[in-house]
Amino acid sequence: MNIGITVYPTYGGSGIVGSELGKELAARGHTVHFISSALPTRLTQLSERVRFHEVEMMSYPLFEHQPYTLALATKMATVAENENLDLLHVHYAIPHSISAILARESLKPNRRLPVITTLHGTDITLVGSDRSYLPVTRYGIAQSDGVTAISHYLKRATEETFGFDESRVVVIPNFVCGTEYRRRELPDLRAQLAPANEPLLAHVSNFRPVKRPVDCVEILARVRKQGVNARLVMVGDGSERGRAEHRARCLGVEEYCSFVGKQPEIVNYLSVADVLLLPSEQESFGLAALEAMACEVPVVASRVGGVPEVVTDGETGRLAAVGDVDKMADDAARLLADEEARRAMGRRARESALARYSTDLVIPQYLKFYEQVLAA
Ligand code: GMT
Repeated sequence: MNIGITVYPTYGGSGIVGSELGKELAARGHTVHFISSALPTRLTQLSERVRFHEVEMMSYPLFEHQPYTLALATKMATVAENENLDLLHVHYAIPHSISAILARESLKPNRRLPVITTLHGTDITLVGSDRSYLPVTRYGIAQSDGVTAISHYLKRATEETFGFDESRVVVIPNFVCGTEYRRRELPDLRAQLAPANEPLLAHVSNFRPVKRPVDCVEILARVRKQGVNARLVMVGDGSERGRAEHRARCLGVEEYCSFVGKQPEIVNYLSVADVLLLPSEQESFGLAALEAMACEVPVVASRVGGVPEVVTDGETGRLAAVGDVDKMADDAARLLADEEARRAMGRRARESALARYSTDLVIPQYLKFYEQVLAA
């Protein structure tokens, strides 16, 4: 197949999932055309089967804001014609599904271009449900030829928010490659982050308010108060990083926190971590949790959105109410103090991740869905 994929190139889990999906499809013999404003961060290597088409934006003094949605639609239609695309698969409803529908309509009646939209989370729960975008998000979902959501929670939230019946959205979950995401031996990195081999907590996110990274620092301070000599590595960057660093100073734990910023090799940081902290306010899936589980890292997370589908409380991690940093600290301290139990939970986490979300299980679900949409 010739597949067009659109993602947000720099920010968020949807861009990662769309990029990894494209690479997996290419590895299975399909040709994938990424259409976006910049090269997606996870797309480090282009090839005959993985190509990139940059959306060009004309600037004009009349435009206070560049009409990206229209420029994207134009590029989608051009690529569909030039590269003979079989379908367009867009990740994140706003505005990608709208651009794709415009492209599809502009090509009629000469070319058929089915549009598949994958919903990721905030495109429904925060942005799409806001009244400034709600009607157009509903339209994008209703007019797509196929719609998938990355968790059962998100499917339900979409149906409730927009009043769709349950046939509209199909669940195809996020996935992880067990060969790439496996625990590696990295003694130098471990020694850098925990010089006296102290237990190591980790947090991986884009540091937006919804991720509550400040809670991680609160948890570290409480864990240390319980007598566990833990450290914390904070991987990623975003608007809340400054607040988290400030809070670490206020709580007197800054020397035990390493803020390492954005990192290309997340798997390295997960490999040296003992527990992942994911105290998010909202999380429709929790890709960071899945990647940690594949690296045998138990997860301490908030019981929110799709997280309970990924992390089984007591089996592969521990869940608590949003903002309950006392319970999260107790859970983390207990896991850090009992190495045997923690390692057993880590092994179960990897088993559970790969038994339900490995690429070998999930990529065929996307291919089957493409075939169904094309056959309709
Ligand atoms: O929260 C983010 O990192 C951004 C956001 C996005 O759509 O780019 O992430 C959502 O998609 C991820 C990949 O499918 C999910 O793992 C995240 O749970 C989801 N984030 C939220 O729902 C807040």
